[in-house]
Amino acid sequence: MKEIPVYYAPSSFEHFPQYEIFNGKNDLHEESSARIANIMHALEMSGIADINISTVKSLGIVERVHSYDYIKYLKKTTESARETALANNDPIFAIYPSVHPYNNFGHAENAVALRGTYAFDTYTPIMRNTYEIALDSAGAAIAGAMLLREGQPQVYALTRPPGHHAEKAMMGGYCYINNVAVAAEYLISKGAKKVAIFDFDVHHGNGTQDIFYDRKDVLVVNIHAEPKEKFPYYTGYQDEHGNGEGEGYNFNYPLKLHTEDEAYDQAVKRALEHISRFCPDYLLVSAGFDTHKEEPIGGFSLSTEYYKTLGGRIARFGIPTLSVQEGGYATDVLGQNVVSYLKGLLGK
Ligand code: SP5
Ligand code: ZN
Repeated sequence: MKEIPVYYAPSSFEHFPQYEIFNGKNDLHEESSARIANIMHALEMSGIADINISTVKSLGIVERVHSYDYIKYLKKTTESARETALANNDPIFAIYPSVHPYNNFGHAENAVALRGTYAFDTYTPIMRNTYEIALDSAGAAIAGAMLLREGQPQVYALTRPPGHHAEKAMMGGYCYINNVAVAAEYLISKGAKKVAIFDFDVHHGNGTQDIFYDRKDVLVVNIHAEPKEKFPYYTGYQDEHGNGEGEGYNFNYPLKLHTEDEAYDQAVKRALEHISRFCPDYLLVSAGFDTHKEEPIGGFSLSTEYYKTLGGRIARFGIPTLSVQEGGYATDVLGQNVVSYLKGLLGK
């Protein structure tokens, strides 16, 4: 008996960022397709996953989450990358920003200017299929949310590229479209009154925070490495509480580098209290496994076993829950970390 439904989009395997630009130099890009290959393998071996292909078209909901201009930019720039890739027989051709807006009066239309307008870092290239692949990834999150509406208690969306750094009108942190935000917006569009998002990726989910910062129907709770040390640096501090109607519906729990299971678990318990107080119709989880001790770009020292504890704490709410894959770059252990978490969700 396969217990947890999983959705993924096959195009997730066709996204090939080669390098990120750091301090003017090319660095190996950690967000590789080996990540989801390792997860798929571990899911198959575990026998607990009912793996399904998503064919959901996400554009309609995506356009409620992201600005029209941003999505238009992503589409057009993907088309332009595709033309160059074809013309030069260079399938890994990639577009990166070079100039970022200083005073933006909204007149700059040059392609170089737009790259900086819509991206906050130099880690997130646009390549020949980026737009379509990012839409498919968001589609897998919607497919998972559809299953929640049919009464499934726990669902996992194996999304790649990840999403939680993508803001309303900016890409960054390997993210183009905010998958978890799209799933939340989908559920709201179908009548949900309250959705909670719990983000345990080691990096602050700046995109999700940005998208829901003014809203009280979507509670956002984040636990992550302190941003004064780690990406995304500018957000994720404790005094970011939400704005206007959204005041009191955003919480950040930044933790010290090298945090281990026990201290982490204490913070998780405090963070989860906000969710039980909120009584959401649905819980969405931005599940990043870059908190693991073997993580190349992480900062914490969690064990594989801990993810089972974490899954158990989340499942204990008894709220229909969709977990959406975010980061995790220790490709040899990523799959077993995901399986450990899913076992926790299933109360094993
Ligand atoms: C979804 C997610 O986990 N995104 C993570 C984005 C963080 N990227 C920052 C990694 C910077 C590592 N490169 C620094 C190179 C030093 N040699
Ligand atoms: Zn991360």
